[in-house]
Amino acid sequence: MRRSRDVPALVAAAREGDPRAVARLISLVESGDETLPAIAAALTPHTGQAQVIGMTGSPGVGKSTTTNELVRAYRQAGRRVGVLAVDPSSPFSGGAILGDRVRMQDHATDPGVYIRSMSSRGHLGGLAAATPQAVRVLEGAGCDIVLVETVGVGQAEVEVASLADTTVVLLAPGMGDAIQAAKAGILEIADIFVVNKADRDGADATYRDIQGMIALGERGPGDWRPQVVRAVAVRPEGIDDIVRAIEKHQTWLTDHGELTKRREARAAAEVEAIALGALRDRMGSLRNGTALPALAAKVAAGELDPYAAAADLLAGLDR
Ligand SMILES: Nc1nc2c(ncn2[C@@H]2O[C@H](COP(=O)(O)OP(=O)(O)O)[C@@H](O)[C@H]2O)c(=O)[nH]1
Ligand SMILES: [Mg+2]
Repeated sequence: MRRSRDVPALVAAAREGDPRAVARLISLVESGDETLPAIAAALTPHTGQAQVIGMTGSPGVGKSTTTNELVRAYRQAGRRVGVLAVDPSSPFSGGAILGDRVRMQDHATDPGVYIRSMSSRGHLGGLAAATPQAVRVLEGAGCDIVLVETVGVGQAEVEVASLADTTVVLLAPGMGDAIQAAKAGILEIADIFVVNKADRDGADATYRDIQGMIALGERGPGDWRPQVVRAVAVRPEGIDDIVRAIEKHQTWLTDHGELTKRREARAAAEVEAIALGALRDRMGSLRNGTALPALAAKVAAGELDPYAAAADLLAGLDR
C-alpha cells in the first residue's frame, strides 16, 4: 500500500475508509505524481458533498488547537472529519507541522478522522493545485467536513484559504494581527474572525480593532458581514460559537447562491493552476530542446525580434 500506484485499488480502499490508502493517495497528490489525473478522475464521482473550512492566521495564534477542538465538536455531532495542515511557505514539514500533530493527537485513533500535513514540496502547480486534490481524496474517503489549516498570513495563504467554502481567520491579542491582516488582504477573504487567546490581556482591544475594520468595509444589502467570535481554544471556550458562526455562514452561502459561485471560482483556479503547470512543463521541454536555442541565436544575432521569437516558441507548444 505504501508504494502502490494502483489507482483503482487505492481509491476503492480509501472509499472503504482505509487510512493507509487515504495517506498514500494524498502523498501521490502532494508530490505531483504522474497518477494525479487518474486519481482525480477516479475520485470525481464521489466528491462535491463535503463542507470545506479554511483556518488561517499567523503562526502560534492557535489554529491547530482550535482545529483540534472543532474536530471534537464535529465528531460529537457524528460527522466524519478530514484535516489538512498545509504549509505553503516551507518546502519541508517542519516544526509548526510537528506541533500540529502533537496538538491533534487526541484524534489519532478515531477512524472517523483523517489528519494530514502537506507542504509544497515538489508540486509543480504548487499548493493551489495540490490542496483541492487532497480535499477530494478526503471527500472520496467519506469526510463530511474538511478543515484546511494554513500557516501564516500572506499571499499564499490567501490563495489556499480561497479554496474553502468558509474561511476562518484567527487573531490573538497583542500580535498586531488585525492590522497585519488588513494589509495582507485577509479582511477580504475572512468570513469569520476568531479572537483566540481571549484569556490574555488585549483581547478586547483586538476584538474592537477587528470590529472597527469590518464596520469600515463596503457591503451591499444581503452581503455577508464577517462574524467575530472570542475563544480560548486551550480551555476550550467559544468552540460552539465558532461552530454556530460557521453554520450561519453555510446557510448564507446556500441561500444566496454563493456556494455554487465559490465552488466555480475554486474550480476555475484549480483548472488554471493545472493548465499553467502543464504549460510550464512543456516550456521546460522546449527549453531543453532545440527550438529555444535556435530562436535565441537569431535574436542575439539581430535577425529576429524577441516578441516574434516568443510567438514562435508558443506556436511550438501546439505542435
Ligand atoms: N493562553 C492561550 N494559549 C493558547 C490558546 N490557544 C492556543 N494556545 C497556545 O498557543 C500555542 C500555539 O498554538 P497552536 O494551536 O499550535 O497555533 P498555530 O501555530 O496557529 O497552529 C500553543 O502553545 C497553544 O497551547 C488560548 O486560547 N489561550
Ligand atoms: Mg498549527
